[in-house]
Amino acid sequence: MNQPASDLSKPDYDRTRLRPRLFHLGLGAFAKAHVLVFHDEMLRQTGSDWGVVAARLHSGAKDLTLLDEASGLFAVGEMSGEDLALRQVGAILKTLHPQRDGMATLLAQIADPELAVITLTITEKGYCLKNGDLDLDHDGIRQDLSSPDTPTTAIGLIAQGLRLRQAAGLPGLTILSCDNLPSNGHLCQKAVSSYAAQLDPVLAKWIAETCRFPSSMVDRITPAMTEASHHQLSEALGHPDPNGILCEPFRQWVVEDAFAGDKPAWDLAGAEFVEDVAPYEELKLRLLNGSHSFLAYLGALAGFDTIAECMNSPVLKASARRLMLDEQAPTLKVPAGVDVNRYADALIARYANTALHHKTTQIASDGSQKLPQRLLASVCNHLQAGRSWPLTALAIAGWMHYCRGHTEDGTALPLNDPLADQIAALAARSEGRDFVDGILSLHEVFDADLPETPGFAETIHSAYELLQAHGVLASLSEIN
Ligand code: CS2
Repeated sequence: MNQPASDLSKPDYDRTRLRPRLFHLGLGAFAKAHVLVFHDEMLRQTGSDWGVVAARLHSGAKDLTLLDEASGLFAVGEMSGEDLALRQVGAILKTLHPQRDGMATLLAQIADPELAVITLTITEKGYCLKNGDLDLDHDGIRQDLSSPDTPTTAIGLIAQGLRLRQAAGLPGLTILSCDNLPSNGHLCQKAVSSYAAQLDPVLAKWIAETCRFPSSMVDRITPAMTEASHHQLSEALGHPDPNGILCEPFRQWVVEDAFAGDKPAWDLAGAEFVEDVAPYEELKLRLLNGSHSFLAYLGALAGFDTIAECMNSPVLKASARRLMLDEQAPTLKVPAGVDVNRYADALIARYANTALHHKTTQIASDGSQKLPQRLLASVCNHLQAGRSWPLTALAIAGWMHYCRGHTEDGTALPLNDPLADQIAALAARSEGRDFVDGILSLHEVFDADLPETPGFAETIHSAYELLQAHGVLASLSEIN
């Protein structure tokens, strides 16, 4: 596993040429391992001037300072079993954080005449959506609308930055979502436009006319860094890199070819520009992210710490594959040229990568934001088609058990979710059928009419009871 530091592949382009052309919001492990690796590879291929200014809005100001101290350079280690390939990414010019630099600096960066593209990895909850549109009751959105010069949300920041561009007579921007939401570009556009319309209809019109919000499908498994993974990276590099990241070798980026102005040549780095991203997004969200959530909840309940450990359980492994092929694939329009059986096999192989310690509890976070597109969308399709969906039901019921905060043997599980308080209150005052009914009444997760749809609630109740009575592994064996 250990390699001499000389095997580190360093940027070979002239970094002094880089200009602030791309603003990335939400710099974290995933963006470093994905967007920035594609961007770095593009710079290696082209030697162009597309520099990146990377920002975060809330936590992580200290991490950004560490990155600035390293001149924006960080290592990405691609791990597969015993193999580790090291790249140093040189695309970042500087970082910004409102607590450190002031919100006005972030806004000025968006209003920089040289800027052309904003990329976003702000997670599902960063879009402040409710039922497919901006949630005007969201605390952050309400606060931002009352003081738009000092936004606290990504949506408020983007809209105010665009307002400054409009006032300065500058061209619009491409705002590219890289989060795991279906039609992520469309949802991002809706959030920004609805916000702008509240602020100033003329701004909303200007955004509609000058900005573009392409959708994109992003894929690379990137576990959160731990002390152990930092140690592993440090051993491989021959020195510590506090900004470094470990991830899998696989990376994919399918981007809707709809840019407002200049477009980085990410295709030279392996990205695909396509007319319609939707089939790729749905395939990835349902097969990969859907089975990830399935394994996260059921695996965590059964005491499995990581996805690779889940793959050591024959029943979990077989069930994850069956979920993909029997309960997710039939709900999809598969993109031309994709063989779903091979896609599913490749996912199982990626999950079994023992070098990745991808925690089930990490993937289990924010379930209320993830379930709709990962599992419930397929359920609606099954209900309409009259198909059964036993594994999806166990995944949803597994999430509900997970929400009670402990594994089958009573070990505590973390509940990180924007609805954590509501869920914890339900768990404290109800159990069994009452608890399930309480969770089903969370309209942020379940569309109002879904629990009333014949066959839905009863199937979830049965799955919940099955898990309660027999536990995860026996329940899965029973329906296999
Ligand atoms: C995971 C994703 O944490 C999660 O919810 O399902 O981050 C997943 O690893 C990526 O989407 C893979 O591309």
